[in-house]
Formats: sequence, structure tokens, C-alpha cells
Amino acid sequence: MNKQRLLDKFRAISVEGKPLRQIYEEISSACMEEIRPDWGRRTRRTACYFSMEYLVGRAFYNNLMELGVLPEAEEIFAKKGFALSRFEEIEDAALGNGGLGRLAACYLDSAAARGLPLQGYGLRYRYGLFRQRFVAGEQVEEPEDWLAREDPWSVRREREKRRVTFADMTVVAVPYDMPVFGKTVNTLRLFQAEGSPEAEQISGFLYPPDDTDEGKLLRIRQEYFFSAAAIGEIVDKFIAVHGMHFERFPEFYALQLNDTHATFAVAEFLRILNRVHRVPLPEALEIARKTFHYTNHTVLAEALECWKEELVAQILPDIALILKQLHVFSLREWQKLGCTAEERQSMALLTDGYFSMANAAVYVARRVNGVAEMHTGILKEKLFRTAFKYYPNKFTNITNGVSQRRWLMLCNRELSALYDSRIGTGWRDDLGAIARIPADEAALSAFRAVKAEKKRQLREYIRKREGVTLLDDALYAAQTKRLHEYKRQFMTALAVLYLRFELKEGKREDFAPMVFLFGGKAAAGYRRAKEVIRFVNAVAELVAADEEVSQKLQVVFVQNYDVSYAEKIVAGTDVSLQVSAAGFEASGTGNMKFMMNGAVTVGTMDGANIEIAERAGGYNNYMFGVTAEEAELLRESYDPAAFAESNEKILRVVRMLTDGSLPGKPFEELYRATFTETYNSPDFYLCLYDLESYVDALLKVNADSRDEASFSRKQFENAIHSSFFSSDRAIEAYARKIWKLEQT
Ligand code: 26V
Repeated sequence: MNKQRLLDKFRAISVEGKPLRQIYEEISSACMEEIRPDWGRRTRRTACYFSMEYLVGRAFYNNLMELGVLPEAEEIFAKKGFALSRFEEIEDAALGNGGLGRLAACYLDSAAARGLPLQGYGLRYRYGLFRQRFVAGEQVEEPEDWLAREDPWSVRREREKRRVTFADMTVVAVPYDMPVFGKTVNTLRLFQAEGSPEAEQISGFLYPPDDTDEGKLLRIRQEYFFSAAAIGEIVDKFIAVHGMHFERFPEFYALQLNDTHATFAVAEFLRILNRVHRVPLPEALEIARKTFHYTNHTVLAEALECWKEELVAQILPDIALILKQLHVFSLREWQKLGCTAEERQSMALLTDGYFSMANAAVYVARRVNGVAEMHTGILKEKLFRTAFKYYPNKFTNITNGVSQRRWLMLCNRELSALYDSRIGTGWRDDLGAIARIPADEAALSAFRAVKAEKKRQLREYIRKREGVTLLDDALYAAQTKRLHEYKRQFMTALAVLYLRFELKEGKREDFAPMVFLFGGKAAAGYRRAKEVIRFVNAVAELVAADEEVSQKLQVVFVQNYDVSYAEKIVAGTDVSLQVSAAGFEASGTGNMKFMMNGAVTVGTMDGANIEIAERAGGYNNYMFGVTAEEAELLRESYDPAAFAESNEKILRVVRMLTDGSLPGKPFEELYRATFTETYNSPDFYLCLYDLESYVDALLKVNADSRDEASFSRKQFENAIHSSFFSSDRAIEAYARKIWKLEQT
């Protein structure tokens, strides 16, 4: 890459009379021309990341930063009277749902930054994650038509398209390559399905509803489509260089399954080796078992994929047969290992006519990893307990991480400048260095100024986007993440109502004004999660209309929370709310982003929260609630109705669900979840049980915030001890422990 030549090209771009998008495209295309010649050649051992989701967010600023031209470009265009920040209006690809997809994006970013050869494979959805709006407090979904505009950061590779065959149709997989800039330029290759209107459906939508067989078939098609396209290509490339010496395949490739969504890749690999190249199945399997690795991202039973054999066989007969053969192999192996019938059952690839994709992935994978210490513990002791007993060496932990380039350098230039001024710029490639910044008075006062400025920017942004002005001079607490019962946004809203009663009673004279910010989408078909959104919005309305408390308490649920919104929120928040029911959040990564930007955590002993509190010091965070073990015991006898009856303060809060004191219809659905649910036990996630300890933690953080000096020290210490949560650390652990990659 020739930096001067690129800057000259920028200088030559005129902005006069051109629409915003055209300028955006011209700048982006100039960057792409520069990198084109030497991009994407691989000769070394390579890791391939198979993921259904990549939540990359806005590429523009990140790419210019990685190319080392962002400040110069800003200057060049400022001289032309054009602020590059105007591109913030341009939307970007949201080809992912949440944590898992954003993690994939951070990992690609870190691998490129560290010079590690990691190629991403996925699907190029026509429509990304829906756009969210609130109408009368309720979520309304609109299609995310991200391809309505040009996509200058992708290159269509017409000559590398290939066929993917189903029993009832053949689909053309056309690769689109997106460069991932860093010390090396890696590639994210997304396949688009073409050939017929039915074929195009396959890359039509991110996560189509799969509550019907038809929906399930589409999801299976999506999974197989991109897995098969990627495997076909990787094997072809291997053969072109190494011939048919498949036994050497694991020397050159490590294939990482990001959750079970790409487990069909294993079957496709076996199909090609065995059915096409006549490698005996046991040998092919042995090769696969040195090649594939699997990351688990959830312990929730309803999120662990099981596919009906019949459905798979209907559109992928060979693949269904191979999975069945694997099943037979595994049973034989377990017999030899001396497993009991019960143990074999718990690890089975096929039970009651369903393929367990997680069990298949565990059986084949050389390494299986969880995404935080606690989560890996649960995998070993519970979810994959038997597999751990017989294959202990498979299991390893790699705690998640986030990219400090996007989540600090891009979204918080002010904090980055503070670090530069204290220790120079070396920390940008070695985040560990920030731990050596002394938290002296000068640093703390500079930090307070940064935080105040980021809060001001956030206030301004929310005012523009939502038409709501956040309280000035208040403590900002944020819970931004996908809506799910286990994440307990419901409990936060109950806590707000609880605090409201306290304030109205005049009990909390010393309460610092506090803003509760919510952001996040509910799956379109997830009724209860949508009801929680309506509830939070109702609480927001009630509090805003209440003159007694509206200067002390504010609730705002922002619309269409996405990567770009997150960038603003993590930088402008004081208190990070991470309150999942213990035992359910595999890791969380938002928690790390807030920490990196100097927020304290109010959280439960769950996922990576535990490691955050460990590294930042327990006294700098506010942990509360029952532990996973306690919760499990408790559930055996817990009766939420009796519990509420015995506590007047809780009772008066839950009464509000149905007594008409909140705007809108009564919240019957949430009432049922709390008191009469039968799918799980009532209040399964212990929102009532943990409520008072949550309120106590909130009151404590509120009181602490009154002492500016000591509170900003807590925040700053969180920030400077966040380097462990860099995805650079995580990706290097993958490279070293799992993929055995060398760095350039
Ligand atoms: C998916 C679904 C879909 C059906 C309804 C219930 C349900 C519940 C959870 C999920 C999550 C799927 C996988 C996922 O996104 N896991 C997230 O991965 C992050 C990156 O490792 C991690 O930080 C989050 O804790 C974990 O929830």
C-alpha cells in the first residue's frame, strides 16, 4: 500500500455538488484500488472462521484508520469544506444478531492487526438484521435494505463462483470479498446465492423464522450452502497445491466453527474426501478430527441446534447419511472406551430422529472452547460433562475479547488521546501498556473531562435521534444488548419502579440523578421480549410524567440499537448494567466495551463479569445477586408469589404490572412469566428474588458517585485494567492454543 499515492487520490476527489454517497464511494474505492494487487494471497498455514453472522458495523472509519490515513483524510476533506463525519448517516451491514456476530467481526479485526492469517466465511444476506422503531412503545420491525446503496468495500469474484447441490435444486454460490485491514490484509468472504428465485431465498434473510418445517428447511439450506461453498473452495485450493495428500490437510488448515451453525461443513468435508476422492471414511474422519474446532456460545437448551433427520435427508440425503455414519462410528468408539448406555445417550449425535449438532461438533472437534472461564466450566461439568470425562484434552477456555481499535480508538478518541499524552502511542498495539498509567490526580481530572465530554456527545446524539434530552449532571447507567428473559431487562425496569417509590416517599434525599438507558432488539417472534420493550417504555413514560421524580430519574429506550449506536453509548456511560441470571450469559462482550471506556459494572456473578471484577478489583465494581449454584438450589423450592407476598416493597412494584397504573394495556404476559408460567417454573430467571440486592447495588453506586474523585478513580481503574479483554489477546490465544498459527 502506497500511502502518499492514496492521499493524492483523496486530494483529487472533488466534493462539489456531489451527493454524499458518491463521495463515500469514491473515497472507499480509492482505498480498494490501493490494496487490490497484494490482497489475499495465502501460502502459509491458514485458519478459517466459519460463521453465519458478522456484525461488522461501519467499515469506513475503521478501514481508513487501519490504512493509517484517517487523520490526513479528515484534514484533506475538511479543506474542501467537507466533514468526513457526515458519513455517519450512511448505514452499514448488520449481518449478525448480537454478541456472536460482533465477536466474529472483532476477531477478524484483531487477526489482521496481529498479522495472523485468518479468513472469514459466511453468508451475504440481502437483508440484514431488521431496523427497529417504536410505535406507542412497541417494537416495529422494518427490513434492513443495506444493498439499496453501493457496497464499495466488497468485490464480487465472478470467476470463483461454484455450485452447491441440494436434492431439489442447484444453487450458485458467488463470493463477495471484503478486505480486513491490519498488519496483513485478510479477507471476509461472503457467499451470495443465485440461480433462481428459490435459490436467492437462501441468502435472503438473516435468521428467517424457523418455527415451521419450511423455515427450518431454509435455515438448514443456509447453513449447508455457505459451509459447502467454503469447504469446496478450501479443498480445491489444497488439491491445487498439495495434490491428493489429504493426510497433510491439517498441516495447512485449521477450521473454526463459530457455534454449531456450520457443523454441516464437517459432513461436507467427509463427503468430498470419501465420496468424491475415495478416501476411506475412517481416514477422512481422522483428518477432520485434526482440522475442525468448535466454539460454543450458549448453554440455553432452546438455542442448541437439533435438526430432524428426516428434514436433512429430504434436501441433503448424502449429508444425512454421513451424519448417520458418524453416529455409528461414535457409538463404536464409545463402546470401546467403556461408556455406559446412559453416557452414550448423552453424547449421541442422533437421538429420537434428531441430529444434535452440538454433540456432532464436540465429537469431531479437536478443540472445543467456551467463551469465559465460568462458561467453559459449565461446558465441562454440565453440558458436555460426559465428553469431558472421555476427552478431557479437547476442552479449553478462551475468554472473549473486543477490539480496542473500534471500541476505544474509534469510539473514544478523547480517552485515546489521554493515553497518548501519558505514555505515548505504543499502547495502541499493546493494550497492556495502559495498566502502567498512574492514576494520579492529573490523570483523573483529565479522565473526568473526557467522560464529561463523551456524555455530552451522547446526550446530543440521543437528542437528535430520539428527540429526548437526557438529564444533565446525572449518572448514566446503560443496559444495551439483545432482549432476552435471561438478560433481565425486566428486572432493571422493576428496579426503576422500586427506586421511584423510594424517591416519592422522600426517603432518598441524597440520591444523585440517574438515567437508565436501554437499547436492543427483540427477535420478531419472541412475544415476551417484545412485551419487555413495551414495559420499559411504559416505565419511561410514567417516570417522565411524574414531576416529583423526573428530575432524579429518567428512562430512555433508544431505537434501532446497532454497532454505531453502541460506539456512542459505551463511551458516554458511567455504569454498565450486566445483570443476567447467573449461569446463563456465556460471556458477554458489551460488558468489556463499557469497561474499556471507563464504566463501573453493576453485575451478577456470570460470564465474563467475574473476570472483569477480578481484573479491575472487586472494590471498583458492584456485584450482586445469587450465584449460579445458589440459583439452582433455590429453584427447587422457590415460590415467587409467596416471596412477593412477604415483601411489601416488591409487592407494590409487581402490582403495577396489571393494576392500570402504567400507560398502555396491562402486562399480562410478564405477570404470567413471573407467577404462573409452566414452560419453565415461574420467575425462572429470579427477577423478583434478585431485585432487592440489585436495588442495593444501584443505591451503592449512586451514593459512591457523589464523591467525584473516588468514583472517577474506580472508573479509570476499570479502563486501565481492561487490556485482558482485548480481542488481540483472545485471537492470539486461538492462534497459539488451537490453530497453531505463526505471525508475520
Ligand atoms: C440464541 C437464541 C435463539 C433462540 C431463542 C433463545 C436464544 C438464546 C440465545 C441465543 C444465543 C446464540 C449464540 C450467541 O449469540 N451467544 C452469545 O455469544 C457471545 C459471544 O461469545 C457471548 O458473549 C454471549 O454471552 C452469548 O449469549
